[in-house]
Amino acid sequence: MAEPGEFARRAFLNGKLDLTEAEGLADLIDASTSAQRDQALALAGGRLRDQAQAWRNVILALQAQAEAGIDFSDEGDVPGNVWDGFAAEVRCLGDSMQAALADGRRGEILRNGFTVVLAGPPNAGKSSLMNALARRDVAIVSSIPGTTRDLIEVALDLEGIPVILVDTAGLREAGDEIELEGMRRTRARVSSADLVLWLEAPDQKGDISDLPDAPIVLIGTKSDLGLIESDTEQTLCLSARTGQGVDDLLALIAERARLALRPEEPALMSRERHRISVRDACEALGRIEEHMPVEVAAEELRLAARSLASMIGLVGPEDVLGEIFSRFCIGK
Ligand SMILES: Nc1nc2c(ncn2[C@@H]2O[C@H](COP(=O)(O)OP(=O)(O)O)[C@@H](O)[C@H]2O)c(=O)[nH]1
Ligand SMILES: [Mg+2]
Repeated sequence: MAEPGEFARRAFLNGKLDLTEAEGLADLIDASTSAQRDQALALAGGRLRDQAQAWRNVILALQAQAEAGIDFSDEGDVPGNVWDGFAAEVRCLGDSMQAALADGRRGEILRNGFTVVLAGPPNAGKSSLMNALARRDVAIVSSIPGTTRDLIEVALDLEGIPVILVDTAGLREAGDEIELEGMRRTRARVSSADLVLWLEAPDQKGDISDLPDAPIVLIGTKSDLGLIESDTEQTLCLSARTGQGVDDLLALIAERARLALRPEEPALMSRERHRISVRDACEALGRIEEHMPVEVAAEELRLAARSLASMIGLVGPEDVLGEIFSRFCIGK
């Protein structure tokens, strides 16, 4: 019987795929929007592998240079000073990795979904807006404050970008034990959100100041009540009841997600595993200082090369492979 991921694993073991290409294949199978598909195709097509190999080749050349300095320092045909141009090349390579790491984790966010949290005081109309955005009844709406307690999630496809909408328990002072737990979950979700929509109704303002740090947009709700104030900092005013402004909000979310994820140009890294490998390699290079013992520099280079090699699966423990391939379904 074929195990989950058996065929992908065999392709990997036979050198037909590297580890990142196999991950790209898994992502392609899981992709539910066009931007996720494009990113998966880039990974499956060897984009990260090629970059890792290019970095690794530079490291291997530097390693050869450093090791020549160790082994043959007393022979005439090896350049006398190993450090000629060496430190500059190490720095240049480190900068290239640093630039790749400074991508705001957009590959991971696209892979997992851009998370938009609806927050605000009870009765602001969060659950009503959730239903309007999702175009179906996912959350219970009532005039009783504290109706929503658990986090409720809906996945949307906004112009190819996966967006996870999260409805939350309204934040207020009062509340029973269950509602307090709901509010704790709201705060936790807000602090990890990619975008927070703070909803306030004309009659329900709430206190935005006790919200954890996150990118926040102020939205006015229940615009059909006709009680809108003019001195407001709200970006948008809408009504879940009449639907007025709901499409504008969808456009706003799509725009924010596009700015953050730049889906037209797939990210190099799309998993934490990639990021950790590149970061470790970069840190090893960063520890190399000019005129340090060349043996120490050579060891740091070896560590950097090893991190990249493990990212593409040239070296690495069996359990990492098990973790990656077990996520495929049987027969893939
Ligand atoms: N007039 C009006 N009432 C609304 C609107 N959205 C929600 N409500 C009402 O406000 C109350 C609270 O709504 P709900 O969505 O449960 O708010 P939540 O506590 O923030 O989730 C309910 O009675 C809704 O019918 C709206 O756009 N216009
Ligand atoms: Mg609610």
